[in-house]
Amino acid sequence: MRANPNIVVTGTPGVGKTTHCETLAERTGLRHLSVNQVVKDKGCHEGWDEEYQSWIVDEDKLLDALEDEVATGGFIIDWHACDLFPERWVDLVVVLRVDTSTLYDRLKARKYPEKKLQENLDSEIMDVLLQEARDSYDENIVVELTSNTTDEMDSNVDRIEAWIKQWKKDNPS
Ligand code: DAT
Repeated sequence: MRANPNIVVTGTPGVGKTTHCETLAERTGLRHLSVNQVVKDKGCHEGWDEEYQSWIVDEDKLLDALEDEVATGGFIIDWHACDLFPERWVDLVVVLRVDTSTLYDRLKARKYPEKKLQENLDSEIMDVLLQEARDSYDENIVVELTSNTTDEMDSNVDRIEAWIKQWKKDNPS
């Protein structure tokens, strides 16, 4: 039994995962767990992919590195995939979505290589992360939220904060 829930915030790179997670962590006291950072800091990878400018993740090592801590609850897990986290770890999955032109501008500003930019746009257009979330978890815990504007972000954060409060009421420790 966990005293605090675990929430996965997922979506294509650039949708606003980090921004949402940091704000939520400040507001709720839950911890922002940047999986990218864990991959880097704990060496959960098989090297660097020059073409994609990203780490080649070793999922077994990553799960081992996360297991002890995450199982205790209270994490907002920030990662552009979600199907590797066991269902027993996860109480809510938030899939952030953006319009294609907005995502294009955000990824262009990050100077993504053209191929990586195009693949991420395609992934967003084809609902890849939403589908992955729906295939991996009970549909009742998967929520799709749009993240085009700061107003939308504020309302998303309010909504997730309210959900956490309700979860704590429903799961008294
Ligand atoms: P991610 O962690 O999903 O890659 P991010 O949080 O780093 O995304 O955000 C990418 C950029 O977009 C960053 O400059 C902040 C901006 N951004 C994110 N969500 C936004 C929103 N809802 N409204 C306006 N700008 C947003």
